[in-house]
Amino acid sequence: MAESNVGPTTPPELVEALYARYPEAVETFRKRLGRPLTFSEKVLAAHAADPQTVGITRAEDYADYRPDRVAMQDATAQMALLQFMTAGLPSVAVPTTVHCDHLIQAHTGAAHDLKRALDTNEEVYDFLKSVSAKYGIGFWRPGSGIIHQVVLEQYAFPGGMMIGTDSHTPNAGGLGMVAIGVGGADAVDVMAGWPFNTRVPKVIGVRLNGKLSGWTSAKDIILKVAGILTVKGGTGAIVEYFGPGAASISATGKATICNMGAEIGATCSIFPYDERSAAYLKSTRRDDIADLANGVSEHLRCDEEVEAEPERFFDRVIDLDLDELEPHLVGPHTPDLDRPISEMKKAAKDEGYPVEISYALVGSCTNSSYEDIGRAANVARQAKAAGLKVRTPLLITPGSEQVRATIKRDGYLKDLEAIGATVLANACGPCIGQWRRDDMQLGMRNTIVSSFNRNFPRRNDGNPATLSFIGSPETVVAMALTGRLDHDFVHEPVETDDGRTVMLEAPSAAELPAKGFDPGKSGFVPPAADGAKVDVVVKPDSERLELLEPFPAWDGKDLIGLRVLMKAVGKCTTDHISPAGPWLTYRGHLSNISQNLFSGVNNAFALDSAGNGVDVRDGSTKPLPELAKAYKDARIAWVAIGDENYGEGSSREHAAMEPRFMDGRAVIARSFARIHETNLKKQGILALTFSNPDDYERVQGEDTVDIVGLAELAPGRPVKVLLHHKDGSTDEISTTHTMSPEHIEWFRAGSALNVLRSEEAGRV
Ligand code: MIC
Ligand code: SF4
Repeated sequence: MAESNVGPTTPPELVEALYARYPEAVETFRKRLGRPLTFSEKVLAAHAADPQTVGITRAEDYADYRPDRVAMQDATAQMALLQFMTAGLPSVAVPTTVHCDHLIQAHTGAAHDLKRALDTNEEVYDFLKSVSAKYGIGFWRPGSGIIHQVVLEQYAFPGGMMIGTDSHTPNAGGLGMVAIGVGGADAVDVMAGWPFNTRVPKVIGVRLNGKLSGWTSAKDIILKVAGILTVKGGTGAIVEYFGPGAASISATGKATICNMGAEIGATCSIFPYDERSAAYLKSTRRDDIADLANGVSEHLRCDEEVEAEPERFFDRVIDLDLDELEPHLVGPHTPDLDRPISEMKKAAKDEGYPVEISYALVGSCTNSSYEDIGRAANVARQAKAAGLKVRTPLLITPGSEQVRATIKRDGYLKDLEAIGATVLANACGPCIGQWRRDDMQLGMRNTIVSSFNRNFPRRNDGNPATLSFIGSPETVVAMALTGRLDHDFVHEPVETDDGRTVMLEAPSAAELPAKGFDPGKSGFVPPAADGAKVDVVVKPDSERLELLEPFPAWDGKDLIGLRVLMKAVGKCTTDHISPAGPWLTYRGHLSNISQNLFSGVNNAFALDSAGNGVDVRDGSTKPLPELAKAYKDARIAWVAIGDENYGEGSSREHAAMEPRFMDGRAVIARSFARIHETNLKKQGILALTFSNPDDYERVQGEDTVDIVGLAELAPGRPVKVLLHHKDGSTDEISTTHTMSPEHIEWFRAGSALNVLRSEEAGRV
């Protein structure tokens, strides 16, 4: 079935079949819950493995869903597919695509950078292409665009459900999809024909009043929401937008907002279907899907009662008045430190931020649509007319080949190049540290602004001293013109080189191309007609790809005498645990990539320099990856300690596989980010949360740690941990976990994959 289903777009038949399920499934949920439904609950109902029996209690039950699609990008697909291959199945059970976007390094510009990427990554691209061909997966070549823009343009549809091995998969919520970012092991389940199991999310409502205008754009809505909810405020929840203001936002603007819901830890975000969604579907040549959606539009939004009295039906309601919203900037180092542009002057002074901006970057999966580039180009055109050029180098990344071809045809690229911008390949580029930056030495403090979504330290250029701020594309271009962080371009004029002053006007641009999209050069490769004939080659001496060995099953004994490898202080994102940038090279080779484990972590026991730890055997300080390896070689099992929201950020399961590979047995944290917690559990690591968050303070560098009572591991039952301190005293502390019976099975078997493999073997 897979072959026929995987084309360059979602077939209308798939959508039609799903919509036929809506009326009954929605009614079943209404009856079972005894109340009206939010939009997200309707989507979950229509995708429940069995609407009659599936778990429905928010934040409590686990539930099985059947997503319509799976999408993977090249940096996570390698590990996901290496795992899938071990299941021994002939093809994927659900329409699946692979998108090549993360491995292209930005250096001099699109043409040269793409060519270089094709050379340097040939082995990995060949692997992904042949695995895709073999298992019935659609393959999008390098240069086709960033996964989330391509999915929005080709595959997303209102009321659908998908999972993707990337944390910004929720981008598709802009077209009314429940689109959830997951680790590769979750994707493997769905590709193997098993349901997607997750805890029933809470639902946070965001009511939008007023309408966007002036310099304010969709980006500013999510920057504001991030400031309100913080990086962990969305954990375990779907963020559902509603209210009259929603209609003032284009479909791609809505996608921007949903995309960055990842930055507040949300399971996903979603907008109701409206005329602007229909317009986007039509403009991207999907009239048939718009027609189908129009036929079921009552199901593609929340019930009227919910809109009228949201407080009764959402777990929390946030009100935003778009008429009053100002353009914002967030950062540095975290996406929830938000301030209006008008306050940046004071903030820069108070905090001592470098005020000269060293680079300005427009693009990434969150802000690279036709409208985004149109608004950026509008500012550029004004600048050109006034004789202004950028004072800060400006890089532009189109989101997809279709966007690139269209903005070229419509003159936007010319507008941007005329003020000095450089156009990069249609890929992630600097957003994921794929940026060969030649102007700045490591350790030099400097300020950059971008329209990206993440700004953790080291993320873009590997330099911990780079301060990264995030704003809308038009904000970034305006700031490239002033060159300064402390210049309020909304209210103050810009000076030209010959001493005149120019007031930039708020940009306006068409949301969709009047002449329709130019699809450019299609990058889609369909799977082989007969997958059995395709060989997948992994060279035994490859440095980039390595076949996986199963992790050992649990031996049934308590974990006694574990060493504390590190105790993370403050933010510990997946970028701290397993950085990207140059390490993307080894995403398909577990032994090699494990050499970056914890290299960005601020460890309480070695705070002088990030990424160090103390070897308890002789008191020496070592890089954490080296220390983990030394413990593994000496058969010393260990535990890692985390602070709040441990594992924030990306979906990369390497951040869970690496500690497992290095003999880490448990992570005990004050709290976890959703995707990472699941990834740890999937790989057979105990993810435990301090029942009393202050117990974090009790863990000392030279402790030995016992995790006991594991034979009685059960949902909801706390796990006892003993901390034996060097002075001979012992602290007994309690930890909790979120393991369902199924998750406990994963721990026992050694990993979720081991369970899947033995079940598949049993089926044969
Ligand atoms: C990211 O933005 O951090 C990434 C790179 O897209 C990751 C996935 C990865 O690490 O490959 C994500 O967001 O999940
Ligand atoms: Fe790529 Fe950046 Fe988007 Fe991640 S956030 S998918 S790295 S563009």
